[in-house]
Amino acid sequence: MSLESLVLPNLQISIDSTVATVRLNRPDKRNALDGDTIEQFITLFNALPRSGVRAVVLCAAGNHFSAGLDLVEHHKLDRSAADFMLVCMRWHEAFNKMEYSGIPVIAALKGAVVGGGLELASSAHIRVSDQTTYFALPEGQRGLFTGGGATIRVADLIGKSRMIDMMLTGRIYKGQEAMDVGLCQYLVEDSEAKAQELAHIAAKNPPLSNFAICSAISHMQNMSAFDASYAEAVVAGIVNTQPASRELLAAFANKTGARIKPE
Ligand code: 1HE
Repeated sequence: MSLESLVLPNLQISIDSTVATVRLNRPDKRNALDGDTIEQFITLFNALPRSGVRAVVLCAAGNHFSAGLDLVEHHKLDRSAADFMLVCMRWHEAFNKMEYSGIPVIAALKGAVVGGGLELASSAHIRVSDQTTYFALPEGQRGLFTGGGATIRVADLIGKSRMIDMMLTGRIYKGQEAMDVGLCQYLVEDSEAKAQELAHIAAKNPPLSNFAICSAISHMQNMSAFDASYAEAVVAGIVNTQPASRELLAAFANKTGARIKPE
């Protein structure tokens, strides 16, 4: 199924070769995540694995990646606890589909990556920042709690103590410090250009290798070390004997394949 044929007004999609660019498209609302946007992510990530797309750049229109939960919608809807629990389950559905899809997602970050915006970014496989990017979890200040997977993914990236500090005190991370604590892996002038470059590199890998990298590692993190080592052997048995790797291995054996050395 072609991703471009999906009707997703809050996500602008374009495809260049095998790389899809998915742009959050509510800049007037600082790309706040309302119910419709989350549903559109679910539709997108349902279709993605069978679309032929080999990598995704997730970026945003306007100056901010995402201001998180749509606070105005949340305020207006005056939800019950049960309603909001169901909202969170839709967020989890969307972001789990993204993390476990098997297709590399590279997030190009700028401006606010805040609250649910950080939950979205932390579901991507690689995060690229620019000098304007800043990360925050202002849930404490808003009288809220994270509901889109931050307790799992942000704690995994930076550790629970830093996450608790961010939520209690509103601490903001940016620049080199954000890199150092693990919120992003690249800090560049133009995050979108870098994300495109990385996505095009990753898209060249055999899809089965990318599938394993972008789903098996996440699954194995949820297993005991004993079970994970078993699962790793099974996945490697399949991936490391795939026909698509034969040419690459032959090139190494006959000395035409690239050597792995720093520039
Ligand atoms: C929004 C939202 C939003 C902006 N929900 N509408 N997230 C936050 O606590 C962050 C809230 N937002 C901000 O702090 C600021 O908007 C920004 C720093 C991101 C940007 O500031 P600025 O001066 O450029 O924009 P603005 O004037 O604050 O907002 C422009 C418009 O975007 C305005 O709408 P308008 O119709 O009045 O023009 C804002 O209402 C709208 N807007 N952010 C709704 N978040 C699953 S649980 C997750 C829990 C969380 O995510 S908590 C974190 C919430």
